[in-house]
Amino acid sequence: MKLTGVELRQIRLPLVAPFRTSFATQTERTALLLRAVGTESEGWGECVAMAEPRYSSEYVASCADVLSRHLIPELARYESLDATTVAPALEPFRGHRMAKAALEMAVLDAELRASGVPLARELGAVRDRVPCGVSVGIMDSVPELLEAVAGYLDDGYVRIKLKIEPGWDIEPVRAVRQHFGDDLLLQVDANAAYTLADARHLAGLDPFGLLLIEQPLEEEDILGHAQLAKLISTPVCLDESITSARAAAAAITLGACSIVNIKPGRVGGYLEARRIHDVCVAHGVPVWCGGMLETGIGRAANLALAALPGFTLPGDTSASDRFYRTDITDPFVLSDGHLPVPTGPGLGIEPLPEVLDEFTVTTEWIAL
Ligand code: OSB
Ligand code: MG
Repeated sequence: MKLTGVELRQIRLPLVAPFRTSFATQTERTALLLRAVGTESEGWGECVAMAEPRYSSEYVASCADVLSRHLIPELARYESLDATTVAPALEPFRGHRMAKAALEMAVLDAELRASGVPLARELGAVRDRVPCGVSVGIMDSVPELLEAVAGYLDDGYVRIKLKIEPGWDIEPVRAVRQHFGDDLLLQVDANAAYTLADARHLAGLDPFGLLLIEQPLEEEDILGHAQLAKLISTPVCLDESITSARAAAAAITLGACSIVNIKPGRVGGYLEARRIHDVCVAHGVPVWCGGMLETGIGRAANLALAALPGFTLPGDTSASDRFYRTDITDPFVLSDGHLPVPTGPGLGIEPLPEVLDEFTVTTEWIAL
């Protein structure tokens, strides 16, 4: 297809409740949406970067900048473009995976809408609904946490992930385990808040039968994760460190992780995400789909990915109302702990124009 232009749109959505992690407390989601306009169709992309560079070095304004100055203009050189050519075309530009992923996603959606193919089918999905977990933020007190977890279990979530940090780790995990029993699928996410010197402390989580500990150490510390994995019995899962299929293969080979959280936005797109899935399946490493407080746009695509065969653990693919009272698309609603994989062409969903406008902060049109 031939691209004629891309619209960049920054939106701001209030969260239903503050979401606290080891790196920030969020009360709203600022997100960057892309609308790729081609000669035959249009497609949507959602950039997972946050407003501030705390989870990753990329952030909303850096993504908007590199997209408008470098990435989108580069595609002007292509008379005919398909999604598989986007990543190679952008390869000369170093890094900026979140920005690249959003652009590839928009082109992929446009292309699949034109050909009538659902993203799930294109990626190789084998399920029509996926089991959903939920990520639970750091709270001010254990009773408050127990109440939040009870609410999510009432909603039907099949797996609980607790955000942890030094000072909020062993006690909340012990309390949730004691209160909800040994059958609860429970895992923790540190977002790189520890160092290898904390290994003995983290071994204190061993008795609680966690599915995994996600990203205990800093992003670049692959060797540290390999050493930590030998000192604790909880399986180590990597999130921030997994930036590509090559990085995943290296981390697995070095023993730095035995489970992988795949976030398409973090690794440069859904096509690279599928390659990571394939690498992990080949190594017998279970994967699950992470989340980045996506709107319905990103959530739809994550559900398509999470329907691939290697996604054997529930993901952070929660329902729209986990974070948003009003989503910019029709909401994804949990049913029996599952969300449906969209079946329409491309993402199978699009923003509701009035709602989108209501939450839009800025728009920019980049003609090609
Ligand atoms: O580390 O998985 C993470 C949210 C923002 C940034 C990083 C992470 C998270 C979550 C929530 O844990 C995932 C979600 O439900 O969208
Ligand atoms: Mg994480």
